[in-house]
Amino acid sequence: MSLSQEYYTAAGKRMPGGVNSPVRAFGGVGGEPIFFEKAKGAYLTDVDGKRYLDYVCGWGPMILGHAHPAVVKAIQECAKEGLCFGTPHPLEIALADKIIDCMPNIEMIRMVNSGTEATLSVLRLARGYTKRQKILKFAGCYHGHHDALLVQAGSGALTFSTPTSSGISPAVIQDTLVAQYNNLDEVSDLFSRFGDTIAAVIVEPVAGNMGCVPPVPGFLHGLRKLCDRYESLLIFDEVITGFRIAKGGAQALYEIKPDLTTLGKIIGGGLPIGAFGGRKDIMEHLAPLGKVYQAGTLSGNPVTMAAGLATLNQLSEPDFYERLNTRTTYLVNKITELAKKAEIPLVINQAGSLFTLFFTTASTVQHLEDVHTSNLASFKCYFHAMLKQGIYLGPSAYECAFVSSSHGEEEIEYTLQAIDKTFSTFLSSIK
Ligand code: KE4
Repeated sequence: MSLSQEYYTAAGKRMPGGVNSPVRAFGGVGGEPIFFEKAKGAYLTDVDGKRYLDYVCGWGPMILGHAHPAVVKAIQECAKEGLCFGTPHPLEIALADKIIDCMPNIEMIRMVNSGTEATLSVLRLARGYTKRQKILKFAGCYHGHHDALLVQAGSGALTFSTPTSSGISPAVIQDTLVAQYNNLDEVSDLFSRFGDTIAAVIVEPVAGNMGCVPPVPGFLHGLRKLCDRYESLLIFDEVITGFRIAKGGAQALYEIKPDLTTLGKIIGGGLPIGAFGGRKDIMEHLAPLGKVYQAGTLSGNPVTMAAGLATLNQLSEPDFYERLNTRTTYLVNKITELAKKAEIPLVINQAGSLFTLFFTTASTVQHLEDVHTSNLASFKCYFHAMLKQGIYLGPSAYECAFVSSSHGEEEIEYTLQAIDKTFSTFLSSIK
């Protein structure tokens, strides 16, 4: 028995499934989760000393790679001065300024401790501001695990085929409307029926929780126009895309002005974080200024602020995104060539340094129904074949692969060799 297996047995006695977040549990791919204890650059090292090339990157935060010296130093320097004050701290201003400089549609911001907390809070704000109740989301999009949005959700909720979790009161989700991603007709129809009761539309501007599914041309602009017409708010959930696909996030890339934005992951540099922000006239409805209550013991924690600031400063390096996204495009194009050579039906969706392989004969994957045409057996085979070759992918067909700036030419070439071998030997048995 490996040390990882021993840890898994011990963990299972204390934590449901031996994990603190379901998607880590390998439920979507079979086998036992691996326990890791070190990470540096593009690599993870498990408790048995085996090194893996990492394409999970903490599910997004580690865009610089693991344990970046500037980020570690910032955390160490800040921690020496104190960990948790429960008071305002200058670093909260510094990170807020940095985020707002990069994402000017965010006029004011509130720091929280997770993406879930950010979307939970932003919904309350939207309802408080508009005095309306209904929220419109998209099937396969995941906005964290709070009740109102855990309806036909993506990510782990999809992996475990529990699109709507148990334990949720029907009263809570009666105000949650669901449309198909990239389907403006469905959105328009829901607006024509419920328009003046819809507080907000919340959308992942590039969906990252049913695998990577970018918006089709006109989809996001169409949402903006419908929200304007019915005086509902447009919320971009940029917990994944914020500072990932561009310095200004998807809203900069697609030139759309959401009313509110949620962030997380990268802005905390690997420490627990979330944030929401947007139009000043809306944000001023938040306590202590307004009547929409929201609070958090560790919100704006100085050590987290320091980690986030050090990370965003590195992202401001010239050409950072051009280099990262170009390298990802090279990888994706080469994988496409390898799949053609092996005659394996495959659609790869990419957005910046996010990508997902869909083992499907469909020509495109533009929403959850398309995603469901994927061959899950092929994905499991691909996942384990790559794991055997020391490449750690997200253990679910409904997640993205994340590339970091630590993934250099050597890492990319090794990945392509592993995929070539996987396609030519492992997958041929089930294509
Ligand atoms: P957290 O509460 O997990 O910090 O963030 C929730 C969330 C909100 N919005 C989007 C677009 C998200 O992708 C997420 C969380 N992402 C998943 C991975 N796809 C988190 C991984 C996990 O659940 O362990």
